[in-house]
Amino acid sequence: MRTEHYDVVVIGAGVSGLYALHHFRELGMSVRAYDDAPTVGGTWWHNRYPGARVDGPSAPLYGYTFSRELIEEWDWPETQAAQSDVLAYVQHVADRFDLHRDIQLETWIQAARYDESTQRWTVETDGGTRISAQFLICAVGALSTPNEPDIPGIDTFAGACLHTGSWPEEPVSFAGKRVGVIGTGSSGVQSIPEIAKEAEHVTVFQRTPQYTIPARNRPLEPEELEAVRTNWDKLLEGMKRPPPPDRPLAIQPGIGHSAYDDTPEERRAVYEKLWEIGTLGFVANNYPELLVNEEINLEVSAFIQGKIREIVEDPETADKLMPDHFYGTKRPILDDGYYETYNRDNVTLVDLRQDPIEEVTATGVRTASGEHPIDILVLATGFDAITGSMLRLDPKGRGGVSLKDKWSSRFHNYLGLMVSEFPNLFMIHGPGTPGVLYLMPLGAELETQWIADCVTRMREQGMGAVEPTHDAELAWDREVNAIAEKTLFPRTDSWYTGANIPGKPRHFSVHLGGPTYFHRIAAVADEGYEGFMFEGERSTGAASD
Ligand code: N01
Repeated sequence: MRTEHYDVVVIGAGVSGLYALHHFRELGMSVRAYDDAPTVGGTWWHNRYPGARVDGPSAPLYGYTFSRELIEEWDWPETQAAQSDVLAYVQHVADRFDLHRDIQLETWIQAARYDESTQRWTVETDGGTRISAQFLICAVGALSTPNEPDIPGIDTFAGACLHTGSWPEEPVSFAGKRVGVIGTGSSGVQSIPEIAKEAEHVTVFQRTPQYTIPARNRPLEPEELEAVRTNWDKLLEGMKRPPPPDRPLAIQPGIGHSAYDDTPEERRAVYEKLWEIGTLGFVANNYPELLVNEEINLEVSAFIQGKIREIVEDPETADKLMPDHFYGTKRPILDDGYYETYNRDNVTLVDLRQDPIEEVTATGVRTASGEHPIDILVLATGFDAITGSMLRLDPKGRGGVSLKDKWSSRFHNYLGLMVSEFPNLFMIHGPGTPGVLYLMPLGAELETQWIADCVTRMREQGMGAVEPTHDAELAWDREVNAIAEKTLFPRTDSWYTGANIPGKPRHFSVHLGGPTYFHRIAAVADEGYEGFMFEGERSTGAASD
């Protein structure tokens, strides 16, 4: 088998992988990126279900920050860009920075193994190519391994069975079809209203009712884009600024004063105003107690429950839609007419807590109460989040240790970036990073810059390998969890805790510090990489065969 040699291999050509490729190439290193999709774009290629769009403001938050030219030349059409626009943006970036020449698409990396004698990784593609690199960057996506539910009989279903996270390339027509949708997270809430507009009938199979806030998406006015460009430096600084010490969580909202400074009536007026404005501002501009104080959270939760009762005409359906967890402790969702969709004659809601699925048959879904005839089944069942794609890759580290074994009961890592016994392997948006609770593109840039600084230092000092100590991993685990324990998050089952995947270890895997996290990892580097072990260079590894 022929072996190709690079300084850096990047797995994934989504938002993170593209930036890693660009950044390392700019440093003068040889880099090759691999992705199994037929185009760059990662999550924005795979999640092409109807209604998919970003939920933060596309300009300036959903975009790269490294190029001022990019900010100047890309016009986002809407406040919350549709999937097709984000994909076009990512493809534009790949063209604009000539990234394609170092990307191999439609290529699955099926194995990765570290060789201690050469201090290099060898990866193998499904096409039978072997690639050797000193550094392996896993930009494999935090939400990219679909959760395929293990429902009895699902393989016998005769119609199309589509997962929102791996949506088919060719257009799907729902016209005249009876559609079943399993799952009511962000993907279900975005897709159900769109599917209901076209389908003959939609049956929604809901396990956990969800809170959702009006998205209020709209076209972006040219003056708004101009304001972003004019104020760019200030905006960027704001995106990177850690919250003040009395608000240690980036996700802790900031209306500017305590909920207890206002009367219940004043608080109600605040919630009403935030609901009218919609967007994720409902969280970001709420009271600082929202995600840390049970009493205030329950008040906000009750407010949204009241909105559901106002919107949904049939009281029985409204009852089924009533969420009962702390608002915001699952990923907040924005919608465009989600609750209103249940007022349509062609939509039925099945509450799986009362009426569980018994099996999928060739022609439908059978719950305890009877059979629901279905032509197309949509699985909006989410992902084996944060760790699923790393475990699917299952790299083999020092002495052949497998990541699957290493992570069998807890996802040990240090700074969310590295794992002990896996030298020179770096993760972007790994467990222990802020991931989706920060700004994904900017987060990827900042993590990549940290990794690149570490690699540059190694090269300057003649180091061949780096890995964290296990003690540093244990301390990091405690640190991430100590932050989470100050909040209501761990008290809710969610993909943040791994509770959505049967058998997955319960481990809160998101760093809730936002920009604080990036200051923390910068301090580790500035103070001499405490918690890391560096090893002198053993071999150039540049031999070819
Ligand atoms: O997945 P989810 P998602 N039987 O895990 C249900 C990002 N995102 O794809 O809650 C029946 O949230 C499950 O029920 P339960 C965003 O970060 C962003 O919707 O586990 N039901 C739940 O209702 C988001 O958080 C956007 O009880 C089953 C649903 O399936 C993340 O991706 C858009 C089941 C899964 O919800 C994941 O969102 C889309 C089973 N066996 C996604 N298994 C934006 O807006 C699972 N469920 C940017």
